[in-house]
Amino acid sequence: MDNILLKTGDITKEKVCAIVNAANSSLLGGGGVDGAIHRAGGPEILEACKKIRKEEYPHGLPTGECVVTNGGNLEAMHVIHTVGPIYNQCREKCAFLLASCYTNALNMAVELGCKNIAFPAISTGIYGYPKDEAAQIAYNVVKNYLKGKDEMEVHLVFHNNEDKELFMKTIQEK
Ligand code: AR6
Repeated sequence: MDNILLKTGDITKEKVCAIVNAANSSLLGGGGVDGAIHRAGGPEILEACKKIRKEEYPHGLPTGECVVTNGGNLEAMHVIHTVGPIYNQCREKCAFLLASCYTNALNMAVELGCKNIAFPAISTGIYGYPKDEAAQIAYNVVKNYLKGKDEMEVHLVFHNNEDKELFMKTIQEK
C-alpha cells in the first residue's frame, strides 16, 4: 500500500495531476465535494462541463463513467468528473458502478499521463453509500489497479479523521 496515501482534508487543496469529482449526471455542479471543487476551481470548470454536456452527453453523464476538464484555479491540472451510484437506487449494480467510477478515473489519469491522482470517497455523502462498503470497494479497485504500476500514486482524501479511520478499520478487517 506504499503508493496509496490516505489523507484528511479538502481535496481541492491537493497538489496532484488530477483530482476526481463526485459529480452528478448533469455535470452542472451541486453540493458536497462537487460544490467545493467548482467554488475553488472557478467558472472555467463549469464552462468546460457545459461544453461536454452539449457536445458529448446531451442526456447527462451515465453513472460509473467519467469525463475530464481543466482544473481552473486548482493546483491540479485536471478534474476527472465521475458520477457515483445513488445507493437507494442502484440495487444489485451498486458495487459494480462504484468500482467503475474508480477504474474509469484511474484509466483516464493514466491516459492523461498523470503519475498521481486524488479521489474523494465517491457516493458516501449525499448519495448515501455506506462508508464501510464503499471503502472496501475503493480499496480493492485501487490496490489491484496499482499492481505493477510503481510509478503511479493514489491519494484517497477523506473529509475528516473519522472517515479515514473507518476506512483503515474496514480494510484491515479483511
Ligand atoms: N474534500 C474531500 N472530501 C469531501 C469534500 C472536500 N472538500 N467535501 C465533501 N467531501 P458528496 P456523493 C466528502 O456528497 O455522495 C453533489 O451534490 C464527503 O464527506 O460530495 O457522491 C453532487 O453534485 C463524502 O465522504 O458526493 C451530486 O449530486 C464524500 O466527499 C452528489 O452530491 C462524497 O460526498 C454526489 O453525492
